[in-house]
Amino acid sequence: MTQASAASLPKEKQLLQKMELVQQKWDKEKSSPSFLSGKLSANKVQTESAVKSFLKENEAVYKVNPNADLTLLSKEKDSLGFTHYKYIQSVDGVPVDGADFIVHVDQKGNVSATNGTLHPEASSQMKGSTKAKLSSQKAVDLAWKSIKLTKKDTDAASPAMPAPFKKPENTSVKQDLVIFDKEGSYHLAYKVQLQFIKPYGANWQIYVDAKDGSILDSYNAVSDAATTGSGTGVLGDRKTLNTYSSNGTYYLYDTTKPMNGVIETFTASNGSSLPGSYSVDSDNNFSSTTQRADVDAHYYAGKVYDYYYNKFGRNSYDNAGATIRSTVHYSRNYNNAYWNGAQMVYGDGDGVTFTSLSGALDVVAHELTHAVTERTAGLNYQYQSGALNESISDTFGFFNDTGDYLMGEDVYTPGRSGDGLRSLSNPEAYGQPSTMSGYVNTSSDNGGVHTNSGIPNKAAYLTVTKIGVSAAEKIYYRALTNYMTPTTNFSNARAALLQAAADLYGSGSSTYNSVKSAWDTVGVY
Ligand code: D38
Ligand code: ZN
Ligand code: CA
Repeated sequence: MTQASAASLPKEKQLLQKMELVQQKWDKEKSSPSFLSGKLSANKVQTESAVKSFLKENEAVYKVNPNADLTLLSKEKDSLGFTHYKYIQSVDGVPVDGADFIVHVDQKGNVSATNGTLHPEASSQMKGSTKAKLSSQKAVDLAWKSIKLTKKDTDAASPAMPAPFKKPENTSVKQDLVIFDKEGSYHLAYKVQLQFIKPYGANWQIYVDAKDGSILDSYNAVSDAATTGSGTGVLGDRKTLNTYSSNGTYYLYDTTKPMNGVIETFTASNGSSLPGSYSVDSDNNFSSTTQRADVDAHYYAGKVYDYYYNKFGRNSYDNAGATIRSTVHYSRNYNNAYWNGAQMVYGDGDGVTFTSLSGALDVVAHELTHAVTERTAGLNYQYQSGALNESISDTFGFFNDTGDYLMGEDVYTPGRSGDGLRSLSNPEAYGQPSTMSGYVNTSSDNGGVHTNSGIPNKAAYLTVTKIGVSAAEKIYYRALTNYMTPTTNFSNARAALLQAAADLYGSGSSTYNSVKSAWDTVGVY
């Protein structure tokens, strides 16, 4: 008799036989069904309490007590008329992480499916031990510690900006007490979620044991990552690039520096809005002709960052790790490049006077040095202090790219070799004075800032040829960051540089005397 044999089966088998199963999947370790479908209920199930009764009747199948262990999270009716009851398993009100369980009831009131993950052992293991020893704040602290960051590191507010312009904090911290299944043994844990964009995109899920503070599990749910790409520069040279991959797109976005921010490169796509859009690529090889300017702006910004960081320990232009942003393809045939107070901007050139201006390391160093000057000496950009500001940019352009004393030779007049925009060694060759006797009194170009810069440029050239690059750059950096002020004129610059030379090498040193004679030669006392 079928009746008699059914009765001799264990309760679970008997219940399953009644269910007219179409599909069944079982969670092997937990021995509860992860998916059942068919006509699971004999009676009509049309209320929450009827669902609970169904689960109670089938407790031998599901192996949790629905009344004590399951809490309804949501009840949704869909367009086919099915009702989906979503539960979470919990112990003493503490949810078991990931233990979502759904009962699906069709339009006729039959339980048509159940699925999700239940934890039959959780209740017996954890009941009565769901009181945390750690505070949630302590768990959050331990979570930050485990990824070697603090919330401060990940907040992108820029300290140099006035308060109304401060970006909102971009870091989200959540902490929830859960029961965590670590390889079949249950732990009371804080699930700490740390989400931030900088210094890298992250959605950390960190399980901190709520009794002893140990890290039970930890992973970053964002697949974004810093990557190493490649590209072709303005002059056709191949180079390695620090890029970033997000959702299958590669960005000129360098998170590898010990900055607060990043080095990031945009394109204005021949328009005039700034910053434009991120420069992107689909295969991390930025090799198309239109990407060449982007590649060099990004690569050389990194080089200049490294120069200031490695030579002087200066972390970006603000010495607080500020983001270095560049935009290329600004306007059409634009024969210039500039620092606008917040970022660098590069034209493509007209192809005759200039090719893409980011293609020259000395040009990039010139522009980024304007940012350094702005945040240090603050030299007013007119008349002598302005010409000195220009000269500081040209001089550090040289220090970053010491092959020659020309400015911009790599991008100026691409059809002609051996020329540049300006020359530190021979300013006259480019229409600039090299001594005070040639000083140009004018109100154009902010009082001749790109003309009279020839005078301090020549003094820098004479200094370098006498004492070498290494001593000269130390003296210039020390003078710029410690002795120059917004109103420093040529004579004050001489004094500032002499003071820096005295600090570094002694006031009786030959180095000191070389600086003095360089300024004597250009007629500045
Ligand atoms: C020369 C010619 C055409 C245009 C320019 C110069 C020509 O020979 O026909 C315009 N120009 C470009 C530059 N200077 N003037 C060069 C760049 C350097 C760094 C490559 C330069 N730019 C200025 C700067 O950074 O000081 O010096 C831009 C200042 C803009 C301020 N509004
Ligand atoms: Zn300049
Ligand atoms: Ca040069």
